This record gives sequence, structure tokens and C-alpha cells, in this order.
Amino acid sequence: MGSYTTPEGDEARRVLSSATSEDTRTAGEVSALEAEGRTDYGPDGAFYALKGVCIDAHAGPYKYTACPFDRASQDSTSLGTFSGWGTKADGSTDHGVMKFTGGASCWNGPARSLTVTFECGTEAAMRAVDEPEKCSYAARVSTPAACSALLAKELSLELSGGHEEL
Ligand code: MAN
Repeated sequence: MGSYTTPEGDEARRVLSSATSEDTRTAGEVSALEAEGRTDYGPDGAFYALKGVCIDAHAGPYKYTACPFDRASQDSTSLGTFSGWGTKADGSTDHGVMKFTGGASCWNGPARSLTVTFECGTEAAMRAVDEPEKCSYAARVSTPAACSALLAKELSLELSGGHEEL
């Protein structure tokens, strides 16, 4: 039996194939939107202002960049991708601390990671950056997002608890 195709069959295959790739694309968009909906932008969504923003600073020979909710780097070396907020001693979310993990692995060591500590300030700026442990970086970032009343309340509740320091 010879193999042949009809114009109708070819057209049906084209339609099916384009519908399938459209499905794949839509599924991708849906999961991106679902992830977006699950993202915790902090009290009152205050940190949404930092989405799509990158903050950098030079320290020593390096330029450090932190893009909240996205990624962090040291020059072209990855310091990881956004992996969530910090956790307070009582297990609750710490909206003062943002984690980036799973960066480029350190020679003979762990994957690089960055912990950003936010502080209230009039503009988004990286105030300090350090490598307290090899390939584990820490940055202080000021932002008006950290000045929200709700966040202040969260932090002052923490203060009234006693031993926490700002
Ligand atoms: C690079 C940088 C440093 C790091 C070393 C580890 O030089 O990422 O920050 O300490 O690699 O080998």
C-alpha cells in the first residue's frame, strides 16, 4: 500500500500541530500566573514595588546585583534565584529578609547564595554587601517598601516581644 496524503489531511495535521503548541504556550502562561498569584509581596503587597527592579553596588572588585523576586549576581556569577522570605524564630515569615539560593557552585563548596536584609529608606539602594562565609553573601538594601505602616507594625510587634534587634 502506497503512502499518500490528502490536502484535507495535511490541513488537519497543521491545525492540530498549531493547536498543540498554542496549548503548550497557554499552559506556560497559566503556570507563570499561578506562581505570580502565590508570590508573597509582603504586608499590603508593599514589596510589589520592587518587582522588575534591580539594585546594585560595587564592593571590592565586584559588582553585586539583586533583583527582588527574581535573581542575584556577583558580576556575571549567579548568586541564586529568589527562593522566598526569611523565617523568624517563631516560624513566621520575616518580610525584612529575602533569600536567593542555588547560585553558581563554589569551588569545593556550596552553591552561592545571597541574603538581603531590607531597611526603610527613601530610595532603593544597596547599602552594604559582604561575604560573611565563603560563597554565602549578605546585602543590606534600603527601600521605601520597607517603610510601610503594616511592616512597621509587624516589626514593632517583634520588638515588643523583647529581644529582637532592628
Ligand atoms: C570568586 C568569588 C568570591 C568567592 C570565590 C570562591 O572569586 O565568587 O566571592 O569567595 O570565588 O572561590
